[in-house]
Amino acid sequence: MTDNLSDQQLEQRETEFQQRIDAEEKIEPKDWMPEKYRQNLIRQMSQHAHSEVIGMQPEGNWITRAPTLHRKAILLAKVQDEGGHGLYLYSAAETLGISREELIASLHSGSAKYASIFNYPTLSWADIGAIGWLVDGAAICNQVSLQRTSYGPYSRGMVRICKEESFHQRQGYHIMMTLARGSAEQKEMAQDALNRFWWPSLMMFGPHDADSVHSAQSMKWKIKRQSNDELRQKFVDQSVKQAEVIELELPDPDLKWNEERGHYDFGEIDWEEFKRSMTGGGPCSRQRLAHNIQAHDDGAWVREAMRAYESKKREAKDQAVA
Ligand code: FAQ
Repeated sequence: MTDNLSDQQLEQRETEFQQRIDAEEKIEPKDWMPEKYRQNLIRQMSQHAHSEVIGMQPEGNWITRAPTLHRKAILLAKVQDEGGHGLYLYSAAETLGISREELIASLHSGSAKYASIFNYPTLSWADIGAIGWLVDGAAICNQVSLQRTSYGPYSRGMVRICKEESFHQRQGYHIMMTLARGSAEQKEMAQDALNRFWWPSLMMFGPHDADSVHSAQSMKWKIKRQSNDELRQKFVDQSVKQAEVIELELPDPDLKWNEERGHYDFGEIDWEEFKRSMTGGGPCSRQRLAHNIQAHDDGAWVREAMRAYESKKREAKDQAVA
């Protein structure tokens, strides 16, 4: 797109592009955009899509063991929604000129990341509650902000996704509330799940702003509207109150209201654990990827049949026109 432009023309285009961003205009697929904007969006959106799809696995693990038919129906719908979110996001990423095959190949080769939270195992039913409450809760904090992202298809996808995530968050919180108000063993199960999922949920917002590789440019281009630390703080503040209501304890001895800041102070994340879980290589990440590759291979005949159907349809249409 920028191949035939002189340096001066390129500079002019980039200036005009930034003016459009500053004026809160949405960038649409056929608009001119700097190559780095396009690449950065493909990176973030595809990793977001991979997270949604890989994120089906920890919860899918509990569909057959949900404690009631009602909970099973809800969980089935939720896991299906996550797959749908992946599809919206892959489709939105494809508008940037990359194919679905290329996106999936990057996931399978390990060159594209997905949210590290999904490399943790789901050991009890309470983990399904903790994922809904905390993981979807953290995802919403981030995605509400992304509804205003500068790229049109991403922004519109986020509006729909947020509506569904909000139901997901409530169902998780409801599971935790039910367990916390149940027997002593059930309350203990809920507390244990909270203890294991709290810190990985805080990691979902990424490294501190000072260590974030992409934030400065992404904020300038309004791909990201709020920083990693800002969103993490928002999530901590809302979670403290929610934990109080169901009488569970957030596993952080440093958590304390700071009158001056008007926010909760909280302890430091174990960044070594973040790096280990992000780069994969653990038993869960190997399992997640192997499962996704297997599902993709098993679905090859469906893709083939769809292609054959589409080509027959085109043929019939061409004949009708002729
Ligand atoms: N895990 O420079 P930054 C969900 C990577 S959806 C793994 O700060 P950026 C729904 C980052 O990619 C959850 N990697 O990067 C659901 C980059 O690596 P790269 C997903 C992480 O992009 C619920 C490097 O570190 N949500 O959960 C993580 O400016 C329940 C440097 O970081 C989204 O993807 C991490 N936690 O900010 C589904 C939202 N954090 O690419 C099922 C959209 C950072 O250079 C069940 N994404 N990295 O190799 C974003 O908002 C941003 O991409 C951030 C990271 C905030 C995640």
